[in-house]
Amino acid sequence: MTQDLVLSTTTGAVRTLTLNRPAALNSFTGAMHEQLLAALNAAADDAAVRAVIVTGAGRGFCAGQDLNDPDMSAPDGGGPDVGAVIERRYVPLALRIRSMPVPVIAAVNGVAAGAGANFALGCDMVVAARSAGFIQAFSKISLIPDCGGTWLLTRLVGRARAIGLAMTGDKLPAEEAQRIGLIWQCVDDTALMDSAMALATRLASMPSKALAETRRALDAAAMLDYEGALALEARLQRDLGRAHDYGEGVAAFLGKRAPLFTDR
Ligand code: T3D
Repeated sequence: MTQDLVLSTTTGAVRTLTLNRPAALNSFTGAMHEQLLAALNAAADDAAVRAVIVTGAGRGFCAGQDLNDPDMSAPDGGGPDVGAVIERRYVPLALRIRSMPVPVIAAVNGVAAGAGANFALGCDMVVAARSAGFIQAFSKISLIPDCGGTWLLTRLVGRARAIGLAMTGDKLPAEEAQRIGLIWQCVDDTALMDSAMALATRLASMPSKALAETRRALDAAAMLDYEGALALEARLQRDLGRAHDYGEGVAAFLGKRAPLFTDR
């Protein structure tokens, strides 16, 4: 029987995906990767889903790669091929999060370490419990930050903090993570899921297409010059301006009523 390594529940237009290997702090096995990717694909394909929350069961969010998982073995039976695991598992996961048609919120309920930390940081918004912490655990086992960590960390908090976090592998408490701009919000432990759900519900009522294109434009702008970013903004606005939700937003504003956004 297949174990439910990722639990999926739906509340209104919000899909919540819960990593479910609490005994190993929800660390990633090949099987959990497969279930998570399938669950994200299902949320992306379901027109009724307008926001996604990812969280962890038990006391941890995710401790990165399960260091006991045979998935680490090379396909030819040789020694561990970490690069193959990254290519087969973490690259598709990171790209899937970044290409979701709806916002993805990480509700970090406890420790987020290694690829578990960068999986959370790659989501659109991160809400963390006050007792949670972020650990770039890689240096402790002689690896570099992966699952997008090298790209994300410098952009989120600048090189000085990025390299300090990556080299020391020290735990960054959630409160400090919010203070330095690594995450959106730190809340009391008991308020975590309500806060994440309130944020997700709010985003779900907003124009999904514009939110997804906002993510795309911000990511692309990091690699464009000013003129290139201005050109991309014009191109995306042209497309958005022709879509239903722009007309609806303007009509609702002029009609002094609440908008009903449906594009995705
Ligand atoms: O193939 C590849 O390696 C490529 C991919 C790389 C991406 C990566 O993510 S590399 C980084 C891998 N992650 C780590 O190195 C973190 C390892 N874990 C820890 O350092 C600590 O567990 C934490 C700091 C996250 C939490 O510490 P603590 O004291 O709160 O909990 P604990 O007692 O260490 O862990 C609780 C249980 O979870 C324990 O099992 P036990 O003894 O109760 O049976 C522990 O072994 C297990 N666990 C925690 N992390 C992992 C894990 N088991 C397997 N893999 C883990 N990553």
